[in-house]
Formats: sequence, structure tokens, C-alpha cells
Amino acid sequence: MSIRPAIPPSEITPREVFERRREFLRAAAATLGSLALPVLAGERLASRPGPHSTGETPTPYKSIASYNNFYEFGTDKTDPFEHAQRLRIQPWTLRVEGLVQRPRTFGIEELLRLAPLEERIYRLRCVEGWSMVIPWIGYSLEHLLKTVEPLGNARYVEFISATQSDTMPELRRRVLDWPYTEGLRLDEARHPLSLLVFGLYGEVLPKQNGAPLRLAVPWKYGFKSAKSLVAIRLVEKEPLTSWVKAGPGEYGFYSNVNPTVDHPRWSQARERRIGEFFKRETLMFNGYGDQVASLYNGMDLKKYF
Ligand SMILES: Nc1nc2c(c(=O)[nH]1)N[C@H]1C(S)=C(S)[C@@H](COP(=O)(O)O)O[C@H]1N2
Ligand SMILES: [Mo]
Repeated sequence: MSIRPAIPPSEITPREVFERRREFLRAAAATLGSLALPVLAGERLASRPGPHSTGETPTPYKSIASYNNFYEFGTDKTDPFEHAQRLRIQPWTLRVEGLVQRPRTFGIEELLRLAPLEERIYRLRCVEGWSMVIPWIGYSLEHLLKTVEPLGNARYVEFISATQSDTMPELRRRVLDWPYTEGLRLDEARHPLSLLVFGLYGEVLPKQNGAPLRLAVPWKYGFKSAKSLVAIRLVEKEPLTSWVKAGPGEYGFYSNVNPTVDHPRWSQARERRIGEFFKRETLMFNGYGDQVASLYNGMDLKKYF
């Protein structure tokens, strides 16, 4: 779904002419099935409305694309917007490996065509206490996982972000153990809400938001949604993630949004929606409890925080 209004021909700018030409080329490439057209950040990306969207108003594009966490490019909120433009996103491949019947490396073009792209408007709650509403474009991660056929002993999924030492200034510092690594239990990863994301607001992902592909796991704190993925690995044991390594007492493997479990240094009961003045109450599982609470039946969520 495009958020842009139809434009009268008299007002078509060179950018629109360029984009239409690229849309045509991409459609042609899809039909031929071989021709690889590079993915460009900010290029228009068509999608259809998908399930699980919140009825809440999306955060303005400008905020989504300029207030970011992407520590590889710096720890200030404006660092990713300022520095991530150097990230090289073509060519780009994703390795899917580990405990699967068919380990494979996928090109980004092939991934874009693996399943129909959907727009899903999800809440994102950062562990720091702010939140946004983001109109993502992607498809359930399950579409990819089922193509590689997980083996019976696969119980967890590890997500590994890119490391480009020449474009990512922060890799030289040890704020986190690089590459940025995250993880989910396999049933969490296969849950339909877990989204493999290629775009937002009708466009290919801006680089600062994790181009050319990232995760969106809306019932968990934002850091579980790793950006600029280069590998997905199915494993038997719970993987050690970058944030758990950095502070095991502060960041847990599960990291489900939970207003009753505070971060040791601050409360998680409330959050500030970017663009709003008054804080609002944080919802259990970020408001996705109806869909995901059953994944945690019988688990002590204070222990497994
Ligand atoms: N590779 C990588 N992925 C990452 C991060 C990061 O620093 N590096 N930050 C995480 C955090 S803390 C949040 S809140 C979200 C922010 O996503 P956004 O900038 O698109 O809103 O990305 C997550 N994914
Ligand atoms: Mo975050």
C-alpha cells in the first residue's frame, strides 16, 4: 500500500519518473526471474495491507528515520541518520545456516520475491522507554524458515547483523561485542507476528533503519529486532546475544515488553511515544498478549526476563 497521494502528471518530478522506471524494471526482472536489480534505500516498495496492524497513528516518517539506535554507527540518536548513509547495501546476501535441511545463501532480490510483501503497522517499544508506531513492509519470517526446513533438534534462531569495518566507525570501540547478535526461541521466530522487514512507509528501508533487511518482533524490546542482517543460524542451545553479554543483569534473552519487570536502573511501567508529550502506560507484551502470551505458558517471566 502506498501512502503517497496520486500525483497529477504535470507535477511529476524527475524522482517520480525515475521511480516509475525502476518499478517497471523490477516487475520485468521479477518476470524474467534472473535479472538482478540493485535495491536502493528510499526506493518505492509496493505492498498490500497485511494482518496484525495496530489502528494507532503511525509516527511521522521524519522521526522514524532520524531518531534511531544503530550502535555500529554511534550511540547518539542522530548518529545512524548522519553516518549510516555510508553502509554498502549492494550486493547483499543472507546466509541461512545451522540446523536446517537446506542451508542456503539468498540474494536480497530473491528474498524480496519469496513471499508477498505486506504492510504491517506495528508498535516498537525501546528498552530505554520510548516508543513509535512504524508501518513496516515485509512478510512473516516463517516464510523463509520453512524454505530451509529446520531440523528436529533446532530450538533457537540466531540473527547476525553486518560488520563493515570501513563504514561502521563504532566497530573499533567495544560498546558491544560485534557482530550485533540477537536470538529468539524457534517457536517465537516462527510466530506469524515475527516479521522479516524490507521497507517502511512504502519505501525500501532507510539505511539507518537497517537496510536492506531486518527483523521486527513487536512484543519484545526493540533491541531484539536486529538490523542489516547477514546471517540467520538455527541452533540447539540458547544463543548468547550482544546485549546479554554486555549486561546479563540488565538485558535478558527473552526481553518481552513487561511493565512489571523494571530495568535495574529505571522503571518500565510507562513509555513516551515519540511526538507525544505525556507518557502512556506500557502494555504487557507491548499490547500483543492475545497473540503471544501462550508462547510463555507456565514460565516465570520475572526469572526469564
Ligand atoms: N544491528 C543493530 N540492530 C539494532 C540495533 C543496533 O544497535 N544494531 N539497535 C536496536 C534497538 S536498541 C532498537 S530500539 C531498534 C531501533 O530500530 P529503529 O531505529 O528502526 O527504530 O533497533 C534495534 N536493532
Ligand atoms: Mo532500543
